[in-house]
Amino acid sequence: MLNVIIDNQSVQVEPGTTILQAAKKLGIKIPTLCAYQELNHFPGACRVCVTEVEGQRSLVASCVFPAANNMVVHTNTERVRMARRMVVELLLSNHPTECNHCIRNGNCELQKVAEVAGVREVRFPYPDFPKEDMIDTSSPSVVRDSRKCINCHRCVTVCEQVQTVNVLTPSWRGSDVKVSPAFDLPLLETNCIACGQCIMVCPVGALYEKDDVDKVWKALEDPTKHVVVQEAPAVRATLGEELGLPPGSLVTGKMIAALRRLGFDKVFDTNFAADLTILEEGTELLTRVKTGGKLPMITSCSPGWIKFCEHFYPDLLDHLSTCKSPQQMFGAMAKTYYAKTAGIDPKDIVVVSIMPCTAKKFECQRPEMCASGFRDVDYVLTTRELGRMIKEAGIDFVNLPDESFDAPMGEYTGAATIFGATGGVMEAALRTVYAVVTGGNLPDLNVTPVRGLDGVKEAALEVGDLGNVKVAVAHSMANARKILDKIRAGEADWAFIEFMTCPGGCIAGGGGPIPTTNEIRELRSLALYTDDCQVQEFRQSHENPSIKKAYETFLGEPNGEISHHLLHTHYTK
Ligand code: HC1
Repeated sequence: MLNVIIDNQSVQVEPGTTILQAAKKLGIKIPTLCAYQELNHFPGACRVCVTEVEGQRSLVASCVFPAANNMVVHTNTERVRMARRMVVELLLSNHPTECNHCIRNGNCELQKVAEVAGVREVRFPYPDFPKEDMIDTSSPSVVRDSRKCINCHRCVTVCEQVQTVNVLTPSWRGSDVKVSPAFDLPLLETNCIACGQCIMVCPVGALYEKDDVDKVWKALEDPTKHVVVQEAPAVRATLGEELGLPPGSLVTGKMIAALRRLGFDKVFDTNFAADLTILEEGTELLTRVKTGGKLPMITSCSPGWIKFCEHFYPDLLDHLSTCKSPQQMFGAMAKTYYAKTAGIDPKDIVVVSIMPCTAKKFECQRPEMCASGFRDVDYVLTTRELGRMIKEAGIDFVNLPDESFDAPMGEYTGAATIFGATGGVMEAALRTVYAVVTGGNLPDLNVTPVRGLDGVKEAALEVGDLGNVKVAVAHSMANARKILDKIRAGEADWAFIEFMTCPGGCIAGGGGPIPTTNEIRELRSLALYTDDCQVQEFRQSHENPSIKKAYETFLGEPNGEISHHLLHTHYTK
């Protein structure tokens, strides 16, 4: 162990520990804009974390400078404070002064660091930014404003190492260095999977979701439109953070109340469609197993993963379940089943989704997603956008009463709600597949081997006549690659695989609250598992009374003719 003295306090650390990490152990917070512990990203790029080390002529960047035995460090001398202030001023001098209307106003790390560093003026002239050339709005999901980029390269690391997509890279040299797709292509023309994980790590407003809030306000104010809304499983466990509640708050009832106050005509739930997905997907899996169909079958509800498969593993597309995602099943059902039940012309129905996911904005615009005869889902808002709408409407969210979903597409089971955490789709599917095959319930409905934040999880289960069924779960595309490469090599003996694009699943999707850390991921997941086992009356999708009714009165049977038309699709190379 090394003994380091920082600001007159001693701390013992392992060799290889940086000054930044050692100071953190002492509770000393050295500001930084580029370091990101969970990504193991310490590029020493921003220089905000400078400190003074006795015996060193220059100040050092504490995020990359290794601690040494008996090293004496000062993090708060006049020299350090002046240098830090200068570094922040230089960053600000090359950054648009748009704080009061920037999307990250109030949640911007540069703003916070400027405050902490005591910056009260910027002594350098601001350049004139050619706005039109520097903002890429080509993607339906992610906007890139390179005027605001501070070259921290966190987005590069997440794109390269967590998602293995490699769209965002540093280009040019020296003071011209910037982050961009190769050849400066618009995002839409690249292999971007629209996951939005770059947004989640961006310290400033250089990356953000395509804002569709005004389109939804317009629909809500149009008296000729009947506007219905669905919310993804994860939103009930994350929306509270946008509105002042701590991570892990389950806000289902308040979310419904807020949506009613915003003016939605019906407040339905994506969870209804998640239960429907389990009936369809479970039936498809059993059919594939019994008839020698393509195995392993892979879940198809995470649209970033679908795009990843299309770009990087097109030869494996026939492993995908033909089921549409719950979001898209919901849209198709809203404009057929609900339209028929309520006697409303589907052309007058507007379907809005609230999703923790930026890729859902892309998904709803896919040409395959018009089974109802109309675009099945009209607008997708992220959790952050809904948070902004609620604030704009002056709703006192925290003090709202709990309200309930509308029928006939609002009832759901615990199996549906856990879709929002990695492993949840698999657990939900296993509960129903086991019941269909054996006629009884799983001995323990909690399938714990597929829960948690391990990158790749596996389980094996005796399922009646099917024998030993092996399954696998991965979240983030770097982890999915490990499994996909085994399938390609013919080394896969799993029957069913769940992939979720974002690390931790939808509770940490690219449209959710910032910041998101592993600790926060665990709290949000726990909220969903609590909903499953303590709040919901039913915990298995096939027990949902509203789903039974939908089959009896409209769909017929799982994987039947109507289902195939409305709820299934094929992705092609
Ligand atoms: Fe998801 Fe899904 S779980 S993809 O992560 O299958 O976004 O929450 O809505 O569609 O249900 C997201 C979440 C979500 C779909 C469901």
